[in-house]
Amino acid sequence: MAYNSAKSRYADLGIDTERAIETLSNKAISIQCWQGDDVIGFDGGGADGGIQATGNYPGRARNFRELTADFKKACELIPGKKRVNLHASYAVFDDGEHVDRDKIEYRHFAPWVTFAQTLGMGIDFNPTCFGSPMVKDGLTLSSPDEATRRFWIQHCVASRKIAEQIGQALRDKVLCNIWIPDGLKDIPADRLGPRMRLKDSLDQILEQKYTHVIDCVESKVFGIGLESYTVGSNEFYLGYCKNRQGVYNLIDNGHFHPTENVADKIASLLCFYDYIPLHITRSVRWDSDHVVLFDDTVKEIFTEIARNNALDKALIGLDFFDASINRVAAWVIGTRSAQKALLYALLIPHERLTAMQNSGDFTQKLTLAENVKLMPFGAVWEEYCARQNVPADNEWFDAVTIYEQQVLLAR
Ligand code: RNT
Ligand code: ZN
Repeated sequence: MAYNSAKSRYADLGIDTERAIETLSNKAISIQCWQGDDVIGFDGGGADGGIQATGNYPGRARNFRELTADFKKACELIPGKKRVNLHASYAVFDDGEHVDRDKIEYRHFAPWVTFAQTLGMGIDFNPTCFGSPMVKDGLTLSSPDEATRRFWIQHCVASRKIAEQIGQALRDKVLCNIWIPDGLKDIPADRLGPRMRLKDSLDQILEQKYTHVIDCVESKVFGIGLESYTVGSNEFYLGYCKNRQGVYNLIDNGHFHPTENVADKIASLLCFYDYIPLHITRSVRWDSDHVVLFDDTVKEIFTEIARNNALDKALIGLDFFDASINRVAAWVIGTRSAQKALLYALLIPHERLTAMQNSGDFTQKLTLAENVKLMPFGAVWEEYCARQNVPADNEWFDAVTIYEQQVLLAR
C-alpha cells in the first residue's frame, strides 16, 4: 500500500506520519461564510471598502437557507475540524425585519448557532465595517465625523456582545476580528489624527471584558481606491496590541507588500503573543483574495507554525472570495489546500534541520530541505482523506457537479 511505504520512508527521516495525521485532524480551520455569496451578506450591504469579488458564476447563495446548504455541501467534501467564520452582515432577519448594524443582537445569529451545532463546529465573528451608507468618505472607526464614528463603535460593541453570546451558547471561544477599510486614495494631510481616533474607538469597543471572546484587529497596507494611506496599518495594530492585554494582531497574508515574507512575521509574533490569528489568502498582484492553493507561501506560513509547535497559538482562518468559479468548489479547493499545506509542514524533519542550522551544517541542511520536497506526501494526504471519510482529490468534483446541476443552477 502506498501509505505504508510512505510511512516507512518518513520514519527514516524521524517523522511519525500517524502523529502528523492526528495533529492535522484536530486542528480546526475557520471557513469564511462570505465565499458563498461574494461578500454580499443578508442586510443589503455588499463588498466595498477596497475589497472586491469579481466574476458572475451562476448559483450564488441569496439567503441563509441557501448559504448554509452550500456551506454544508462543501464541508462534506473537506476533511478534519472546521469552524464557521461569520460576518455581522450575515444577520438573519425575520420576514420584513431590518435593523441597522449598530442594533444587531444575538437573536439574529441564533440560526447560525443552531447550524454550527448540527455540524459540531465552532463559530468566529467579524463586525462588518463596510458595505453600508454609514461609511462616510471611506471612513468608519477613524472618521472625524462623531456621529459616524459613534455608529461604528456601537456596531463593534454589539458584535463583541454577540460573539460572547455565541461563545456561551457553544461553550467555546469565538475569535472576534475587527477589520476596517479606513484609508485615503491620495496623500494624507494628516496621518496621525485618524490613528488617534481609531485608537480611541478601539479603547471604547474593547472596554467590556468577555470570557468567551478572543479579540483581534486586522492590519492592511492598502485597498482599491485607498492606495495612499491605511489607518489600521500593521505598525499601528502591533503597537495597539502590545499595549492592550488580550487583543491580538491578525495577519492576513494578502495585506503586505508582495516581497514581504509573511511566514517570517510569525516567528516574530511568537516572541510576544500567545495567539496569532491568521487569514490565509492568495493575492495576485494585489490583495485579490483568490482561492487559496497548496503553494509556497502557504506552505512556508504553516511550516513556521509547525516547526515552532505553535498549532495551538495559530488561529487559522481563510479569507478568499472568488465569484468566477463554482463557489462550493472554491471552498473545497481553498480549505483542502490549506490543510494539505499544514500536513506538508507537519511532515518536515524540523528538529534535524534546526540541529543542522545550529551546528553550522548549512550544506546538509539545504540538501535535506530539498530532498523533503519529493517525499511521498501525497500518499499521506490520501490516507488522511480516506480515514476522514471524504473523497480523494480526484473524486470530490463529481459531487460538486451534481450539486451544481440539482441545486445551484435552479436558483
Ligand atoms: C479585507 C480583509 C477582511 C475581509 C473580510 C471580508 O482586506 O482581508 O478580512 O476580506 O473580512
Ligand atoms: Zn482578511
